Amino acid sequence: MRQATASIVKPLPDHLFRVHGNSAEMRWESMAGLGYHTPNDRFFVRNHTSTPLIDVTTWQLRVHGPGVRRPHAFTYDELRAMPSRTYDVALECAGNGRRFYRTQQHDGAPGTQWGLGGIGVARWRGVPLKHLLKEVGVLPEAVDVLATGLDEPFEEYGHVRRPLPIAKAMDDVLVAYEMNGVPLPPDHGFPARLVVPGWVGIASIKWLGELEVATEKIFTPWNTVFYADVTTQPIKSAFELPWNARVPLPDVRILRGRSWSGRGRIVRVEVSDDGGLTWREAEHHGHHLAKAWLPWHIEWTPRRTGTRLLMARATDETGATQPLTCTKHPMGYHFDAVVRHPVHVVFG
Ligand SMILES: Nc1nc2c(c(=O)[nH]1)N[C@H]1C(S)=C(S)[C@@H](COP(=O)(O)O)O[C@H]1N2
Ligand SMILES: [Mo]
Repeated sequence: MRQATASIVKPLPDHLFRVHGNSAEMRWESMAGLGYHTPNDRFFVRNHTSTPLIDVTTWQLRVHGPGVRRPHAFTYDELRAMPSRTYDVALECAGNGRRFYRTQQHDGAPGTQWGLGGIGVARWRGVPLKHLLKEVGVLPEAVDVLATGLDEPFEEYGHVRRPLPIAKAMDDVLVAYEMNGVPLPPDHGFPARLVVPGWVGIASIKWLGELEVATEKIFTPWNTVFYADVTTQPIKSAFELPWNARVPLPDVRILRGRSWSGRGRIVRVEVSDDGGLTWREAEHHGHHLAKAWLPWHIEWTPRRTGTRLLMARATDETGATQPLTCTKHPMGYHFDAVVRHPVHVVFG
């Protein structure tokens, strides 16, 4: 079955996505057995309005403002001719996990009720933003870089736009034009988007039209009203299992999942099947990248039928561990508590 939204161009089959208004959440079971990256066909989409279809032959990326010496409008061909870099980086919506404030902590927050599927890891290729800024002669007085999207204005707030502090802009930000080896799909920002490693998804502006380099702090609704006090993403873990999965006895199961943190590498993942009384350490496999995620697995032998709550808890290199409950954020961001994932053990 196909789910419909007028906002998103790519197909949203039911087994890959759960649709929330203009956005679509990846189902975690669709990552089961897959490699490190999230394929483009199941990568989550978060749109404020709807995906624009942009003509790349007339498209330009204007880089200007008082913080640059030589403003320039880059064409697609110019951008693609510049030296490129490739990053494996996670993109995650700040609201990812918001639903669990309500379902686990009985203190819900308004906004899209994401489960854990507002995250994906892709291989992004593009031009480091610092190279682009050097090309236009960025000045030492530069303070903020305001990225503006070409999608339709959002309500009365205008085009989606958010300033990036110059220090981050000159660090590891990419102006990406490729996602997992192909040109950016329309829903993910074609022809070019920012990719801001470790930061909330809203920093990674899609359908880039403009970069304004300012010599004073910039304020837009996207750093004052929405996503005001959020920068880096906290730590989370997910099982590659359907919600309410049916598990037949007496199988020995390999439970698989992934953990991630915008603040550093994951150093430990533990799993509990008894409500957090006892924990066993999961084994890591695959890549182990700081700005993406860590895949893990653990053997599990359910011994009797019934409903079980599986829990995974990760620790990152800053020493942060997922708590059992977390402090409520008024906008529902920053959910980092352990998620209790129900499975039903049945006779095989
Ligand atoms: N121009 C523009 N950029 C945007 C958005 C948008 O609606 N318009 N949504 C932001 C948000 S809130 C997130 S979480 C990410 C989602 O990226 P994706 O749809 O490629 O997964 O894009 C960000 N960039
Ligand atoms: Mo987001």
